[in-house]
Amino acid sequence: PGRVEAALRRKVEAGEKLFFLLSDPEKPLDVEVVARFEESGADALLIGGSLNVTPYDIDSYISALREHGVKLPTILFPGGLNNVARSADAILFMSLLNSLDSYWLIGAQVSAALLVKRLGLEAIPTAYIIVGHGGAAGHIGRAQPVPLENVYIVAAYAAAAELLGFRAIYLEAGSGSPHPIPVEAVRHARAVTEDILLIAGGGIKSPEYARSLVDSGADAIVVGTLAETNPEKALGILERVKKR
Ligand code: 1GP
Repeated sequence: PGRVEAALRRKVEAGEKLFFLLSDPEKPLDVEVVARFEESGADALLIGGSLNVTPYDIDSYISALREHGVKLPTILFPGGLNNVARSADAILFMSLLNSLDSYWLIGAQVSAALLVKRLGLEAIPTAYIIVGHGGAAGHIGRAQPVPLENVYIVAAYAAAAELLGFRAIYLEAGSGSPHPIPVEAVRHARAVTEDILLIAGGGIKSPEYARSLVDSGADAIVVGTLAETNPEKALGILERVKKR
């Protein structure tokens, strides 16, 4: 693991639960909002979006954050090749395991790999698994989402991810999903994996729900939409995730 991943893993090994703030470069979070999350103990800023994004948008956003004194690690959460930006600290180098389209399984990764290496971006090999609604990520990624009524299937994907050597799993309900990522999905993934960094996101809106996700074995939760619409409430989630 590289520097960013190693630092996250050290916290997890020390028993800490992680909070990742998500900013979509199409409608980025205000720099002041990001600074508040950093002060309150957020662990990383994920940056990514499917549509209407260029690497230049991401680079200039990161430079605005740095000028403002934000030191939070920035991790690309790419919605496509247009999200590969040089100034980020790391990238979730993802394969969408339940896509029906080989492009999202391996095509985009082949297109991006040499660039990721040339830019010196730290790659965190991540299995991306879409559950339920799936939102824009599910639509663009041509996913066959794991059905909410058969969420145990997540265990099979998670085990496959581990056996294939992924070091992180991202369980995704879709940004702004009406149904948050199910607690049961996290439980099933955790039951079959040990050292994998388990990330859960999509539709998380309440502190207690976020707490139940980390109590069920998620190492990190991701909050995007709520940080845009109601940063105070999103800060409450961060606080609850950090309080043992
Ligand atoms: C989306 O999992 C993330 O990719 C976060 O979802 O925007 O619903 O918080 P929300």
